[in-house]
Amino acid sequence: MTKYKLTYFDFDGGRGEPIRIAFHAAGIEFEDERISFEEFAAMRDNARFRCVPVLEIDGVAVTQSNAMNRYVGRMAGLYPEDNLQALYCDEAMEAVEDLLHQVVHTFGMEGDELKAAREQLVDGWITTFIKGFADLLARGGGEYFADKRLTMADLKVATQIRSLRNGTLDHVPADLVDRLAPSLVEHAARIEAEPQVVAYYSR
Ligand SMILES: N[C@@H](CCC(=O)N[C@@H](CS)C(=O)NCC(=O)O)C(=O)O
Repeated sequence: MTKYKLTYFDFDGGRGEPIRIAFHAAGIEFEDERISFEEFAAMRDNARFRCVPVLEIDGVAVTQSNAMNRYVGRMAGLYPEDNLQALYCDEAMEAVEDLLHQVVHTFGMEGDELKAAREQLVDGWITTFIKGFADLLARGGGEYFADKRLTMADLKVATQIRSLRNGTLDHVPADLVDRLAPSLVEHAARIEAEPQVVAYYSR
């Protein structure tokens, strides 16, 4: 039997979370290696591209969360077979990556510098991406991003929307998404209520 090990931070979010949910939805056992930030600092220099998540398949390491989303998503039936719907799914997932790259620039900042950078992000990139995700959702029919059903794109976007709304990003108003794009709030609630997602969190 193929052995899977996913290494990612020890919280229910970020780039690793959709992959964990998809493994569970696929009924595939995997080693869920959850590391602290200190443990990551210690392993970073030896990690390819100095980043997590890292997925080991029979001991062979793979990086890039969206590649993993497609790989595990296919096994879970959460990745579209239709080429156009797969493109829509990918577009939403890659847009999350672009948003994260903008936000990550502010990590490590403090005080006034952090406040100014985050306020600039709120008025700029974060607003742009929230509106863009609402647009992609509308294109998909309003309920899902692609294929008119749950896909990896829904898991990835909903994970990030939850993180934007939980107040953990200093200087990013927790009600920003609610004000700009109520459809994304409804979408996040819809995804949380999906049987595979409910099953994962009640495991
Ligand atoms: N393109 C990569 C980006 C991975 C990435 O940047 N991961 C973050 C954690 S979510 C990280 O490891 N950052 C390295 C650091 O903070 O030094 C992917 O999608 O997996």
